[in-house]
Amino acid sequence: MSLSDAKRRVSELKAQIFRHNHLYYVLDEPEITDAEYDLLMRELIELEQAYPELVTADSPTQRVGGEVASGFAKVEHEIPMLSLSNAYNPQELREFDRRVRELAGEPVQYVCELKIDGLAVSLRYENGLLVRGATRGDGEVGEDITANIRTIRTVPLQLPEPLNLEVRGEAYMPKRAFLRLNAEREAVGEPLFANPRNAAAGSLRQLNPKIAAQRGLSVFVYALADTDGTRLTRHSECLEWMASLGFPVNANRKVCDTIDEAIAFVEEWAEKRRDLPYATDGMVIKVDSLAAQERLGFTAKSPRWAIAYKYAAEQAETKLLDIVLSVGRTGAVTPTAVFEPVQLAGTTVSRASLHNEDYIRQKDIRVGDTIIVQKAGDIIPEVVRSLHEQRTGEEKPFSMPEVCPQCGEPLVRLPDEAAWRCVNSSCPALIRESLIHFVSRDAMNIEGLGEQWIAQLLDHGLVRNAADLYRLRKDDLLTLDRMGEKLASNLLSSIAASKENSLERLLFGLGIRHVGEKAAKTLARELKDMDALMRSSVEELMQLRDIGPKMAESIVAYFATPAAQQLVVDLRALGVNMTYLGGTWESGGAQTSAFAGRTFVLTGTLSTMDRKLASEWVEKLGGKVTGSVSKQTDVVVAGEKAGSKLTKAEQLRDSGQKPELEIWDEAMFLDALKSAGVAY
Ligand code: 1X8
Repeated sequence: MSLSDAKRRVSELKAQIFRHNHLYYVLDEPEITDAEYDLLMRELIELEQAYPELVTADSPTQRVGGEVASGFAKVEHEIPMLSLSNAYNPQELREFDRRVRELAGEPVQYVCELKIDGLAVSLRYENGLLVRGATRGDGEVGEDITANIRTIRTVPLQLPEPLNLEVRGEAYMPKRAFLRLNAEREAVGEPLFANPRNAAAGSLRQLNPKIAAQRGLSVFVYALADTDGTRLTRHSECLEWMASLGFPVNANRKVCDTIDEAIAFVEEWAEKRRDLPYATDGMVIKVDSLAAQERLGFTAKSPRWAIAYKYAAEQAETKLLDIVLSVGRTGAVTPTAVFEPVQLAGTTVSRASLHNEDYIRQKDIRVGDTIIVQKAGDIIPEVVRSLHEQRTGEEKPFSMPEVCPQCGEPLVRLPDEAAWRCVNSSCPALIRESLIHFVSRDAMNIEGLGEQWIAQLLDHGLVRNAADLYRLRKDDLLTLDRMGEKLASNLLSSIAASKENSLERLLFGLGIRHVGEKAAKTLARELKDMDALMRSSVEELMQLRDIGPKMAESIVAYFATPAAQQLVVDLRALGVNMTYLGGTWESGGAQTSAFAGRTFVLTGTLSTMDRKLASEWVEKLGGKVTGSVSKQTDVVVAGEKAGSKLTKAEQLRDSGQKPELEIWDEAMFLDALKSAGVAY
């Protein structure tokens, strides 16, 4: 290669690497895999070695790379947070082992630990108290995210001893929390996170720690920043010591005597890791002896005594057959890739979200392309890229239509949004999706009324909005395909039962932008009824816990529309409850009443209701009813002529075996019901 060719290639590589650094570190939206990034980096290093005159101070090879997003204070890492060099196959692990043994001059043991797919953080403790949490940033300077770190339940705020130390670990979002967060975001029309890592990064970058607190983040700690002054001699001892101090340390690890044993452990976890409740992308292999680590030292970028084995994200090549558009409840038009079915991480996939117009344009994805697909964080299918070199010229570029694919009205794109939206409130897609949301389990929970029935009801012109559901009669239902007497009766009773729901279910079910399940609960609990909510101003709503300006404005705007006002009038006239009834119908909700999460025993006779009805109320308010008194019992409701169960309860309470056990008479029970919003 001539010098001028090398010069051109070096500047191309630098530009590409800068761009990918920015995408990765600042935007948390990498476009290429780590392996692809490494290839670019390796090529640049090799060229710079061949032509040293082309090395400049700003070359990405001269530093670890990364910028700090503004908004957080900067934090200097006294001991840099290094990245690890990577291995992609057992051969590279054997080469690592050979180098290690050569430099260490003695046999070494290795510790293998799962590589958690999250965000590296450092936690500093002074006198045993958590004083600072920081992101890795570029390894030298990170961001001060102490307020957000404090919200992570698995991070100890205080150690059992007044120690001064700094630990490093990985903050991550468990798969379930990730799926739930995306479901919530979808419900309120916010863009989805592509994978748990991005979701964790986005959550830790929240300037409002209240939001971070709701994200269900967790952490695994894997290193002590500094072992000087301790008596620890092995990394495995550091892990045990940190665990003994109350830090979460991942248990799936092993000390190995040889690299072959380490490789076997790596292979053992290749598939098993998919069943873990959190995403992993590799295995970290470290020299166990701290003395050997010290002898091995560091290269400019990473320790010589550790390496990260990266599991290949299972990818598949397939053909993009179509890009279809769906219109969501909020009107957002989402393009989805439809491709020839392929097997990925244990399931057959044939569709992947393409998110929005910009995503398709950036990746230049065309119908007919050969594409590479994978599962991000092993969960969500995604299109990695299309193989442009395999094009025949027949491929069709995608363009967003100017009108809604469902109703033909013009689409709009707001300046700060990536989505094009249909804003026609009578768009059939919007109506269908809104109804599906209204009846869904977390909203009005109308059992049995699935998507298929909703579609038929709409097709038959039997419903146009949520209020129409409460106007349905059996004869109407019987006109539907495959509807029988029994099913119709069941549906009607589920619909009728939903009238008794507490206000929060209705509020969530209305599908007001930005109002998720949690916010609906707060609004219902604080304001008690629909009228109070509809009368509230933006300022008043913002006084409530967790209700920010965006949500408050959205609520006020929603109730200002004649359609919303009419819907509320109609629902009320049809007998739908508009008040807060306290507690939650299902367990797992906030424990706000005297019933939620507590175990009850009902004994004796009550004058106002029979035991069956009383049990139903307890259960509806989130309590559990059992038949016999034990240490598990929280409350005994004793009516007239209560006998041995009352005696046993008094014994448990007074003997000190269960001093907090409460014994209520009927009046106390009725009072508690009343406080929970049930008048008797
Ligand atoms: C990164 C990670 C490490 C470990 C687990 N997950 C990671 N993402 C570990 O050592 N158990 S170490 C590491 C690093 O040094 N950059």
